[in-house]
Parts: sequence; C-alpha cells; structure tokens
Amino acid sequence: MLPDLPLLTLATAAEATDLAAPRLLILYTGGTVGMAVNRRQELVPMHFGKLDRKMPELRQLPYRLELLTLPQLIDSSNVTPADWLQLAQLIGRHYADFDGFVVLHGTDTMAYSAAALSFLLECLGKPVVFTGAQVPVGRTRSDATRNLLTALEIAAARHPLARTVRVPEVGVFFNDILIRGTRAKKVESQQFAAFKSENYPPLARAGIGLTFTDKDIRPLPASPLKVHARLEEKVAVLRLFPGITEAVVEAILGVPGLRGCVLETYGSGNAPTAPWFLASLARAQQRGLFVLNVSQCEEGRVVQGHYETSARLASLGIIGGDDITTEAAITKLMFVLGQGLAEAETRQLLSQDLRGEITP
Ligand code: ASN
Repeated sequence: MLPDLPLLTLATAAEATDLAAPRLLILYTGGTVGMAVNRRQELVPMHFGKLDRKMPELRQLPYRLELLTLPQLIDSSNVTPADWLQLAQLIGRHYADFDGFVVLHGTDTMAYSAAALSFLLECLGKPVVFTGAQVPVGRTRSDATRNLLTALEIAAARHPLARTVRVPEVGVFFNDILIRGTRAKKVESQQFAAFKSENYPPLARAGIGLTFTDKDIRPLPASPLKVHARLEEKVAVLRLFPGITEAVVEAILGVPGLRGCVLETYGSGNAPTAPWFLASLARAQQRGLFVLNVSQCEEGRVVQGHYETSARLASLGIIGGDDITTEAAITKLMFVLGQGLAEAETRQLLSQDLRGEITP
C-alpha cells in the first residue's frame, strides 16, 4: 500500500487560483541536486525545505508548483525496483491533477529509473521529466537550478497552436538535452554533460531557447494511462570479456530461479563459439531463461547471424536486443517478465518495441 504522502505548495509567481497556469508536481527522491556534506564530509541528501531556499528562481515561475518528498531521500546508487513501483504509483495517483511531473533524482542510476518508469507508465499522455545535478544546489557553479528550471519548462510545454501536451513521454533532461527515458545513458561523472542519448536523437535542446524536435517525440496515446505494478527482480547482466571462464558464466546463468539475463556481447552481438559457452547457454535456455543480446558498443545494433560468432545465438533462442541500451534492457526484462505471460507472448514483447527503446 502506498503511504499518503503530503503535497507541499511552493511559492511561485502564479496564483493558486490562476487555473490557466500549468500545474506541475515535483517528486523529490534525493541525489546530488539536494545534497550537503555530513560530519564526515561525505555528500548525503538533505530536505527540500533547504533546497527551496537555495533556489529563489522557483518563486518567479508562472506555474503552480507542488512538491512531494519521498519518505526516504536516497543517493540513487541505493535505488531499487520497489522505488520505481512507488514512483509509478504516485504519478498514477496524482496523474489527473497535474499537467506534468518532474522527478528530482540522483544521476548515477537516473537512466535505469527513467527506463523503468517508461515501461511502468503505459500510454503516458503527460511529461515525466527526470533531472538532477552534478554539483549540489547552493554551491557556486551548481547546475541544479538550471536543470530543474528547464525540466519544469519542458513539463509545462504545450504545442504553440494546438495547446496539446508537447512531450507525452518519460524523459531525462540534463545540461542541455532532453533524452527519451529508454535511450538515456550516464556517460560522465565529472562534467556537466553527464548523459548521452544513445541510438536516438535528443527530443529537445536547451540553448538560448528551448527547441523541441517534434517529429522524434511520441504522439499522444489513444488510450488512458495504465500504471503497471509488477517487476521481476530475478534478472542479471552477464558482460562478456576475453578470458571469461565457464565457472563465471555458469555462476551467473545458474543462479537459482533466474528468469532473465542481459548478455552484453561484442560489436554487433557477437560472442565466443567455444563449445562450453554455447552449451552453457543451451542449458540456460532449457531451464526457461530469457536471454536478451545487447551490444557493449554505445552505438550501432545487434544483428544476430551477421557473423558466425552470433549465428548460433539466434538458433539457441537468444533474443536480439537490436539497438537497446543495457539500462533499458534490464528494466524491460523486469517489466515483461513481471507480467507473468506465456513463453511465446513474453518472447514477442521482449523482441518488439514497447516504449521507443529500440529501432526495429
Ligand atoms: N551519487 C549521486 C546520486 O546518484 C550522483 C549525482 O546525483 N550526481 O545520487
């Protein structure tokens, strides 16, 4: 059961009675954006009350802003699938009352969370924009305020003429680009441009102005939002490397009860042809394990059968992941396997594009 978490109204330039002003909900989960140092000089999340005072710019916004603080503020390295289910439920609960949502989140696992929410929120018709910062708010040269202000602008954006929602998607806004939630990857731990849009163009760019690439943004869905409530946690990632041993492969594929595995292969989906390796995969298939073949390359796609070194994978029943990221692949496995469907249907869903995560 979801706890009844209170909403806090933030002071802005919009009157509460101004019904034309976009109404946005900020969900604060933690992350560097709102961190300060503890007694040991380590960065830990702090309460939004302090954060709000450090962002006076929020008070000039023409939006009606409400804040929902998660009960446990976390460094995003501690995020779990239970947190994703909670976030999805909270967005579902407040969906009708708001025009858009901004999730303040740590950068470390933001790409995983954005992908997970993309799958959990089916037929999303409003923006859910993840953002955060590399430098905590209040520090000189912090990127927190700029990222949050632009994320809010995206969440409020409408098409100039039709006045319909501009970005009915889960996205990650960071530094100067808006990335589809299932295409984001953290690529930098020190610079401000921390995220890359992998195998898909950014949905918007922020410079002097905010420019949306409407043709790359998903259209409004025809059906109402459906919030999914289950994720399968018995999944794993097996990253290949030259010299990997049978014991390592067996230890991962043989985890008791394992239901799905992302196999991180080389290049266009290639893997060793050593008999022990193929036999190990064959045994895993017989046990009913779903294996998704994802390339270690940042760009390009998996084409099983292009090389001899990937041809056997297809005949063993391993599913080609096309141009999916590992972040989207692992959350897609959790989501699809969580549905509890029959094998053929599960395979079908894993192979097809669900939320713009692959270019079929
Ligand atoms: N460790 C932080 C987090 O992911 C990093 C950040 O937010 N920049 O919560």
